[in-house]
Amino acid sequence: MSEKNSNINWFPGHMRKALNEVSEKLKYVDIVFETVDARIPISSRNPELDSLVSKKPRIVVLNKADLADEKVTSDWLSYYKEQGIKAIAIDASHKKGLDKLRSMAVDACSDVLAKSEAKGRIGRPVRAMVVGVPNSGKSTLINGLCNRKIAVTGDMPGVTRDFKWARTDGQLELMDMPGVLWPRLGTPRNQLVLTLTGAVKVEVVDVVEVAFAGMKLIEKLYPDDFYARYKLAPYGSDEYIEDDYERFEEAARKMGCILSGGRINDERFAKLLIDDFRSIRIARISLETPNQPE
Ligand SMILES: Nc1nc2c(ncn2[C@@H]2O[C@H](COP(=O)(O)OP(=O)(O)O)[C@@H](O)[C@H]2O)c(=O)[nH]1
Ligand SMILES: [Mg+2]
Repeated sequence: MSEKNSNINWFPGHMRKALNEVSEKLKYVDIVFETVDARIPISSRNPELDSLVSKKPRIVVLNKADLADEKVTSDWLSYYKEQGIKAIAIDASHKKGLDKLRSMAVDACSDVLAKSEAKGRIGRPVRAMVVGVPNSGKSTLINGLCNRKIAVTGDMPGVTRDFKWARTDGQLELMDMPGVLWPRLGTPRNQLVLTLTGAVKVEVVDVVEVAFAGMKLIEKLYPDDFYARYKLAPYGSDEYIEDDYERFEEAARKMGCILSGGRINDERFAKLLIDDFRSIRIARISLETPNQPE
């Protein structure tokens, strides 16, 4: 599912369609769950959604919390709280935090439910729509909340279809069709972190370039974990390699990415490094913090 999504080539026509679709479907729901990648809550939040959803309650769902730095995720939760934004950290893959999300949703909709009850509709479920950028875990969240694999339909912008309501246990119903939105594609840094996390396909960019830029970023944010993983001498020591590319090559060598002639296999190491990041073999890494400039 995510593979298909990642191929979306966002151009203004797609963006407009995606927004129109979300805005069209909003009228059917009481609340919106906005999935973002906990490792990159800036780049994986859609810039236009705020104005669109202003009239409905919304919960920012920091998904993939199992891959992110716990400390940074807790900083994000404090930040959202200060901003008056409802937010929760979850791990949709392992169904962690889903009960809390359910009860937060019911709480956030208590006014609407009370009004419904006043009109005689007792026990009506809260209806929610999941919205987010490709690969943020929309389908996984829907399946997790429903406790089964349901056919998540129309998981592409511009594919307007009928939707069904999927029951979760208790008081919540989900639209089986998530709203697909584009990420913040603004700066090279946005694009880099989106590519590292898999929201943008590596195949559409130069894998060595991504890995090299990714290495520098990871080294800057998590130096100790970085040096430990690639058996490099730490910054400040006598053996520290000053030159960025030489460090990249040395790490490749240490990981056995060497061609028969002795030169390094930079492409193989690039893929390994990206895979190491995604599989949390370096550390649980968050690439964006609340107090960094966008
Ligand atoms: N580790 C981890 N992986 C997740 C989580 N949620 C989703 N994924 C993975 O992220 C990828 C994209 O998820 P998917 O639900 O297809 O995203 P969608 O494009 O927004 O529908 C899949 O490989 C999922 O298995 C999570 O909480 N933790
Ligand atoms: Mg999906």
